[in-house]
Amino acid sequence: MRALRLTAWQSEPVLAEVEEPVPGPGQVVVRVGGAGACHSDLHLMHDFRPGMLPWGPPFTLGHENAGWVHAVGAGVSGLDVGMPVAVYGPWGCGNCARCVLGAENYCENTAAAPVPGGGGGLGLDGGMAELMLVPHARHLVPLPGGLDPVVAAPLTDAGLTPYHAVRRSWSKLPPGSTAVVIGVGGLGHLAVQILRATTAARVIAVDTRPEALSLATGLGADLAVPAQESAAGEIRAFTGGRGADVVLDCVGSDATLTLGAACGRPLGDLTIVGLGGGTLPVSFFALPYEMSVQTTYWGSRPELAEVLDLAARGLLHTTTTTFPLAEAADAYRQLAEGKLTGRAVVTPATP
Ligand code: FEH
Ligand code: ZN
Ligand code: ZN
Repeated sequence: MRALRLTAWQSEPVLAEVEEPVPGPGQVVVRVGGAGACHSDLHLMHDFRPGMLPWGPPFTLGHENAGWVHAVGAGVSGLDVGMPVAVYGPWGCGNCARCVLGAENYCENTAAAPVPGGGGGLGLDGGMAELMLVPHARHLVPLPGGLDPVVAAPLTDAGLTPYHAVRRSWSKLPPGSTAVVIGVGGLGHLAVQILRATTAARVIAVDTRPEALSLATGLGADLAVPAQESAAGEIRAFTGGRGADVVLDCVGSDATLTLGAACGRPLGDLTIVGLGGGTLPVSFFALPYEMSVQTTYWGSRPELAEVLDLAARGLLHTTTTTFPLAEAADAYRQLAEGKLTGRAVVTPATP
């Protein structure tokens, strides 16, 4: 079968012929209906250097995946061939205090994790191939309510990551509060909907691209603000001078972090979700009083089940552009050029 492979750091991926995976005991092979093209993959291709992460190439790209059970190994029960499933992406040891709660994104037993902090498409073979080996059945979440794998795939990362970020700030988002989403791409367009579906906050979307701002208002944002110098002032004016209670920075550049700090409210949260590589100087007067600044990495498996439930109920819609596997490189090109609306999803297999 063909697979889109990253063969070295700082290189373009190649479409290569690889062996079809066969499940060992406890393992499952998934026929991949959708594999999302994540902005992080561009960092894997262009920015990371040998030694920066505890794992590395070669591996097949694609860390947000959904499809159908294709084959199960000995001892796997409850998963039948043909069943639609989402793949929980971060694969930990399965046994440490974090993993037993389903938070394998923060596995503490890195020596026992197959790829510390990684998973399929991040150190091990991912979903940009017709078949994907999932090393343990616990990583699969059955798709509820007839969800299409093309729609579900982005929910496993572009949905789960902002869902986790919003969920941990729920207590700061009562009626009367305001949340800001900076960057309305794959993650941001889902962040807007997650805020709408799970909180009473007013939602402000910020982006440089007019089409991304229209997408945000179409999805329920109360205000769309062009990312320019006046943005912090516009947000402050909209909040009656108070500032935003929660800012989700889905970009993470110097400029967006500066904006996040400038438009935040004392006691608020600024959560860095995007891998833009920016930094934010922290000192006594640099931030609103008691603003918490935090990063997040992905989310837990129970949270993925919650995201899928929101989508199955029609409360979350993934805006997607699909690409056949042969055109996956084009998906990444369009992503890098900022030409995509929503998420690019590669579709290696059909039902
Ligand atoms: C991937 C690789 C490294 C950091 C973060 C990511 C995310 O896309 C996973 O959510
Ligand atoms: Zn990702
Ligand atoms: Zn663990």
